[in-house]
Amino acid sequence: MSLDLVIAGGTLATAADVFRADVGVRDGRIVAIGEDLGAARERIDATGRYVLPGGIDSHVHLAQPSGEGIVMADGFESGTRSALFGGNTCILPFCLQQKGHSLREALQGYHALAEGNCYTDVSFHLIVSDPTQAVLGQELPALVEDGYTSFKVFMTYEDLRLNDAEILATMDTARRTGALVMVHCENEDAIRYLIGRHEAAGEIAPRAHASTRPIAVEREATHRALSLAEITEVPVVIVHVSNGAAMEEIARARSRGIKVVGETCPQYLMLTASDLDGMDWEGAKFVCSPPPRNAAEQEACWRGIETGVFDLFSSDHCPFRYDDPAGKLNPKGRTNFRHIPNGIPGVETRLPILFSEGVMKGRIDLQRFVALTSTNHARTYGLADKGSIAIGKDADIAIWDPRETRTIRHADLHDGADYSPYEGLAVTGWPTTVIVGGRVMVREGALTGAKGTGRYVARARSHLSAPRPAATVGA
Ligand code: DUC
Ligand code: ZN
Ligand code: ZN
Repeated sequence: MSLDLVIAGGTLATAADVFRADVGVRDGRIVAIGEDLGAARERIDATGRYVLPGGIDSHVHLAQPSGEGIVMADGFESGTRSALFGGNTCILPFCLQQKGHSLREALQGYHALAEGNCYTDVSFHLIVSDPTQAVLGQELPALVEDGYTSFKVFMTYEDLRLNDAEILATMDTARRTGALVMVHCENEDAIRYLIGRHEAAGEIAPRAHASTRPIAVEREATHRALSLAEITEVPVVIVHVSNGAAMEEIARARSRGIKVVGETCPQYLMLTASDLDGMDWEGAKFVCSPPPRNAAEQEACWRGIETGVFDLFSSDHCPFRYDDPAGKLNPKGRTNFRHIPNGIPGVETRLPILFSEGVMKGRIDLQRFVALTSTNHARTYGLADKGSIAIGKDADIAIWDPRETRTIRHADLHDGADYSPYEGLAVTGWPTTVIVGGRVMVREGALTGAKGTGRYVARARSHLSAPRPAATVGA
């Protein structure tokens, strides 16, 4: 039987190998890898290009309720379109449980927003903000069975944070069900204390966001999260790690035998706290949590990328418009950093930044790039059909031109924000053709695919998790 698509003449990379071969696609899957694959309905010449597994961005926020009067800049349409143009074929946004409400209810609304609007495949993590007995005892276990196999808990943000008892109980549910817990590690009480001191001293500009969330706040919470994971015997993902001290906690936990996945993001490699100084209130554009640090911590994070402390490189895309009363410059945000919504856009620039700064500058090889941006996300989060170029996998492929040079300009990006934190950054290498499930969605930089092509994907359990018997309390 003939093929639907052949990608010919390119250099393929997986997390393990780089080699020359053609790729044959039929019915949305990779069915052949080799030479002279024969007839196909469509042929793409990838001579001089890299043929890579499509990016999987496992840390994205879309259409997330963000407080009164604040609106996230991307829903599923613009968010997945932006992801697609940045070489991604699947993203994992978060479905937020609001206090007093059920997770099912939140999921219904979230699915309704996604349905028919996606350019890439999507799957959802859950955010547990109200771990009642009913949620932990019935709802979450059923949702894990239904393919929502990971959930995030917060140690910061007044309306989201869980206390240690709640984190332990949530982790215990993960242990019993084989789910994976992701933890946002910052100590809210310490932040509150520092905010009080800053406000008393009249320090209320965006810069104070970084100084009220210093490294010690993240290091302490990271240590605590890892200790709670050790006590409950669950694997854990420490998300958006920004500095060397938190990395040391991860490395120490690993040496104690704890299964921990480390994640970092472009902002911790490319931005520093001095970006929050900005002219006037422009520093608000860089307000995210944890905040960017300094050059030494950037270097530490690069070392973590190179040496394996980090398994995941994600965007933490969390877009708000800057010049907008529903965004960074909301009426309260203009007067005090505490009211600036936390988060920056980056789903489209994640892969080009790591390719340019990492691969092209010789810090990592192509295999490691693929592992950090695709394969490890698929393995960690149970996307069994994704994350590699191999027979039987989904034909989710990004074809990269390693010679294309660009200067990042928000005007050229496809998200719903009104700025990029990386404006003016020169990069080498760009994903010029992007294929989702065998369909060419972007061809030589132009959109060719339709909204609604991207599907929702239910997930298996992480390779790190396995269901275990219930805990025997007091034994
Ligand atoms: N911090 C988060 O915890 N989530 C989204 C963005 C941010 O800055
Ligand atoms: Zn977070
Ligand atoms: Zn986040």
